[in-house]
Amino acid sequence: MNPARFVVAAVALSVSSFVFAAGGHHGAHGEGVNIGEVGKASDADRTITVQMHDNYYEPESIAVKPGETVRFVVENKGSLVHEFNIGTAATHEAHQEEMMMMVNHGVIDGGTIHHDMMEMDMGNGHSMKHDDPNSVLLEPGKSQELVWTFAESGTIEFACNVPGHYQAGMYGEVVFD
Ligand SMILES: [Cu+2]
Repeated sequence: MNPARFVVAAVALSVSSFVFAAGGHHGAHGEGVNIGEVGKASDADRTITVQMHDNYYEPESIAVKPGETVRFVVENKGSLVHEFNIGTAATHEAHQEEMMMMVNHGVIDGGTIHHDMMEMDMGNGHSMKHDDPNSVLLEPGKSQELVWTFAESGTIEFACNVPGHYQAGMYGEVVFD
């Protein structure tokens, strides 16, 4: 491969891996808060286990250092589908609308995720795939890792955007030490 082209491709990749709260369709409120990006497990010094219950998290808040990479192990201990999503209050609000659509179409049904239905074309070029890099969506009894590199600061929350869960208190604060 031409070395110059390789550099360009690498830069493009690193830029696109950033997730900004104002990016894409999540930017309804244009806050522009940098919530961080997907990290490398080899950069993580700590593992934080996050348990999801009906409808709260354990722990209820997470303290991180500015720029820290954390390996999260997210476990769904509840009886319903739950999400662990790193974002801002605004991105969570926007994502709740998408999740409402998933429930309305039966993609999420109580304790079940119908993965086959996520492939369905919604007619506008969009599907209901849930593949946001800042989120894991789990059925009861399931667990999944998420490695995340936080930005230097910001008002960030982790939250479950399954309809009604955020309103029931299923969110917590990321506190920068
Ligand atoms: Cu939930």
